[in-house]
Amino acid sequence: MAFKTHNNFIAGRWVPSMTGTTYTITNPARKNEVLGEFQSSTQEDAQRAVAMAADALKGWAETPAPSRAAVLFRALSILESRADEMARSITTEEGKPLLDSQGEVKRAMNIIEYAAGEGRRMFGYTTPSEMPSTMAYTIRRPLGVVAIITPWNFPLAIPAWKIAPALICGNTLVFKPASSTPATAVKFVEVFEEAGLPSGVLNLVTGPGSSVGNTLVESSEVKGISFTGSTEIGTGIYAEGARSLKKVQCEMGGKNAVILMADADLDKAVHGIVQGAFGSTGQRCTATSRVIVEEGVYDEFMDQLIDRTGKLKIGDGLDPEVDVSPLASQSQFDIVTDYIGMGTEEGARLAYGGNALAGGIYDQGYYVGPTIFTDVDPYMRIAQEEIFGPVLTVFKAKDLAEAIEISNSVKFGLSSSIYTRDLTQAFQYVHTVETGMVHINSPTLGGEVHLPFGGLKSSGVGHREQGVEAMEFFSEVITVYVDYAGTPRQ
Ligand code: UN1
Repeated sequence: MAFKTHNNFIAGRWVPSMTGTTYTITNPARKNEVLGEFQSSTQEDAQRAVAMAADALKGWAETPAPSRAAVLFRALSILESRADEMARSITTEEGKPLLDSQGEVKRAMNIIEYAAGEGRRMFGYTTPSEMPSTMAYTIRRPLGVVAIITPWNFPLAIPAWKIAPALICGNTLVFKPASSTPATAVKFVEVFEEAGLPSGVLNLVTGPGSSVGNTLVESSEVKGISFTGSTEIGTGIYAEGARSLKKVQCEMGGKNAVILMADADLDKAVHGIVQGAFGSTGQRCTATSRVIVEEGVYDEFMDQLIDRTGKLKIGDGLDPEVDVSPLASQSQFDIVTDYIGMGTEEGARLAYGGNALAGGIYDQGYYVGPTIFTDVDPYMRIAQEEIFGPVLTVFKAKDLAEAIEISNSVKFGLSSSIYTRDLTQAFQYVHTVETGMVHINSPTLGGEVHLPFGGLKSSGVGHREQGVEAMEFFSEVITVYVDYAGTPRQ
């Protein structure tokens, strides 16, 4: 099958890598289907992109924020007109069901709309000075050149919620998407090109983290880094950022738990847990990977959980009937199947699934069925480490205090949820659970773009993403004092 070669986007032009080296990506549901050829860029490509972003900085920073917003509003309507194409692109390169991809496109649109609206706010504040005839106030300025480094599991939404606020604040960008999902990234950059974003303001460099990512992180011209990915890589980026005094925001792993109390609406809880654990094949940092069940409701919950999980349809994400699609790559497949093997070795009980699927379409993709472990000790590796696949671990707790203790027993702190009808329990939970996002009677997933997104502990460092917090991250606050007394001060 014929496929296209895609270039980098530097200084407003689509250009090949200086090395001329490319790589291909394939559809995780059909390993033999090549989706396109992309630039395998090097240090030099990344350096050139940084230099071009630096050249474009003055013009973009001096463009009034409402005019920057006008570009974002145009991008929003172009993205809307290409929504179906974008959703298909996400599904074919990442594998998630089309409905999830459509949701992802909508989310990208929401954040562009929100960030564009900020172009007419971008507030500083004024406050009384302690001196007479003096005015004191703050203004915002861009950071400068910012590196945007994004993962493969949300090829559109995560770039959007970094790029849109970074642009509205007047920064110029070098965007390095995950090497396995560059196709949607190329389309997203085309949207901004068509919207009339000036040359050099948004540059795209595809290729490996070891060459492109490291160059961006180490460049003295890069003043800010917004990263989403593993805790291991994020920790390295944060350390390098500290060394060179860059502003750094890292959104990293999760091991998100739902607490199910005996008084909860069980039907609603099972629905939310199945969606949280197996939706998007568990490949999101907010996925539910642990359920902590109050003893009295345990047996009934397990029956319903297994019943509902058994009804999930597994297949190619392009099939509208499908609930669970393949894992994104061979390496994810290997990681997830290794963890499943490890769970059994550690002595947990495999209550459901646990298999790589075979036969028919399953032989063509990276399919692992929904998997449930019970009798899990909170200190087992499957209970502690991020698996990033459709694997759920179930624990029993005698009361809320023990449930919260188990919930907090991991190094991560991204998202969490409790199902209960009891306000006292719900609020005790809200104030003691160690996560950046807390849900009551809803899945651990997602978030709205005008609210902050991010985690505690090993899940995140630096400012939260989205919401007004994003404007905080992508701008510097300058404090201004104006002495308007007509005479020298005594
Ligand atoms: C979601 O839960 O819908 O990498 C968003 C991730 C997160 C985004 C999750 N940064 O999965």
